[in-house]
Amino acid sequence: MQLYSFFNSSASYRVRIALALKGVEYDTEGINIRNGEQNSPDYRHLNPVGLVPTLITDSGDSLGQSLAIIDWLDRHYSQPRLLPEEDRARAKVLEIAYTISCDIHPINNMRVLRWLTDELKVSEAQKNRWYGHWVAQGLGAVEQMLQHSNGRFCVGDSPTLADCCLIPQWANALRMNCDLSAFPRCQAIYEHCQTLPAFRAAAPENQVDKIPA
Ligand SMILES: N[C@@H](CCC(=O)N[C@@H](CS)C(=O)NCC(=O)O)C(=O)O
Repeated sequence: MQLYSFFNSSASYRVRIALALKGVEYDTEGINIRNGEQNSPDYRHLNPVGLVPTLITDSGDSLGQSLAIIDWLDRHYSQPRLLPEEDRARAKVLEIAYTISCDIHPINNMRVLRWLTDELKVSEAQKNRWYGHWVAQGLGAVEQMLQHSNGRFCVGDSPTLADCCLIPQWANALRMNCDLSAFPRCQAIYEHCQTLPAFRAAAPENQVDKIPA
């Protein structure tokens, strides 16, 4: 399999965590989103929305959208299960995963931030304020969702799709110097995941396509 990915992309990072947890071998095809490779006709042929990641399966299918890719992986490589079978756990996992991937990430995506600065002429400080505001709102909600969980991961004592989403979002927020002091449960889960080989292997700093800032 091939993963079209960018080392610093949190949506790619989600899929890399899932692949590493499941021990699936793949090749990385770096797509440099800073210089617009995601918009080339060849890449858009694979992924019409022009965003990373894209997974090319062994049978040659091209899959976009990180959550759809992880769902596909879960159906083809069942262990460890990232989307629990049990209804309540599954709903909780999806609640957290969607809060991050639908409510936080899209409005802080690179193309949105660039549109703010390039088209609306928002200053760098205002852009960072925008970013921090939506991170604080979203992670505040996630922190509340985690109040009644006391496992090592978002839901229970094994990693799920929720952790695949939280860890990259947290890493992005750290990179953007957001104040994360109000989210101790999220932080504890992040710190625990940092000790695990699969999460470390998936981290931006350990990618073959890493380029300087
Ligand atoms: N909903 C998509 C989001 C993908 C996405 O936003 N990827 C970002 C990197 S994290 C990207 O390709 N950005 C390029 C751009 O903004 O032009 C998914 O989950 O796969």
